[in-house]
Amino acid sequence: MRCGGELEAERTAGYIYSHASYSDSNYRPTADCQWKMKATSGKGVRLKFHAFHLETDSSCQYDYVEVYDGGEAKDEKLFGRFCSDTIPDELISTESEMLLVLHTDDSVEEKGFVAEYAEWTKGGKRPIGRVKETIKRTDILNKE
Ligand SMILES: [Ca+2]
Repeated sequence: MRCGGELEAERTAGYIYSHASYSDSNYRPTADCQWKMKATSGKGVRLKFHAFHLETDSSCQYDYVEVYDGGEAKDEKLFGRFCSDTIPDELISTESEMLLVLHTDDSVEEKGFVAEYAEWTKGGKRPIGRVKETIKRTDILNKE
């Protein structure tokens, strides 16, 4: 089936749905989709999942989402392989492109996912998790 596409990551966020009929029906079996998000040269791509429901498996061998730092599916650039119902952490590319892959096998389908993507400026807004860590360390130092 035809799915995925090439997307421009801009300051205004865009959204990726696992399939066009998201919320009406589960995703399709035997899908292999690739969404390539591209930011302006010198900028990165930020990706945040808002909903995430894929077939559950401890090693995500049946249905999975993979996210890569850069526009190609290279093992050394893999941020992670995700499945089940746990929303992945927010991801930020070091390259100007990011690749999102969806693979589904021939049985057991779930609701799918919604992801938000946008351009990320290096040295600009940092992911929420990292900011909190920095604040914690500073608080500890001040107390001692
Ligand atoms: Ca499946």
